[in-house]
Amino acid sequence: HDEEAAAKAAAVNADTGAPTIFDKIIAKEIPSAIVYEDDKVLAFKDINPQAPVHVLVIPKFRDGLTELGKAEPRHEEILGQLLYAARIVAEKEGIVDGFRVVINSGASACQSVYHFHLHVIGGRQMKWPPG
Ligand code: D5M
Repeated sequence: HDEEAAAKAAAVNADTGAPTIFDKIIAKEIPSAIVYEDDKVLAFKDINPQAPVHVLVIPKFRDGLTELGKAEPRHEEILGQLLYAARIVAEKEGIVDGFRVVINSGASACQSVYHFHLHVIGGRQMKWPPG
């Protein structure tokens, strides 16, 4: 069953605070298709796109922000910057008239990479509710 497999995979990857693949993407040790970058934020195409446009927006400095459920007051500013960057990405990708932003927080939401990230998804009609 796909959903169970995804849940299991997410649980295996549960938040340990260890470095993630996104650190290597930030360091440009592994390639990514960058859509937007500034001093604090990096946005790049998801390797497993769920729609014609699927971009991840991440902080360049994780600073303990592994998942939204673990956010602390010091993260408020970067959280706002990431959300605004999602809008910049949507505009650059030509979907600013209609797009979805998703945050998976924790194993039961199937989070798989424990470096906070927003998904910017669009380019097709989205459905509700999500799975
Ligand atoms: O989403 C984590 C997302 O990260 C998932 O959609 C795949 C994506 N991913 C994983 N590795 C890469 C690389 N190397 N490049 C681009 N995208 C990647 P989550 O919300 O944690 O399930």
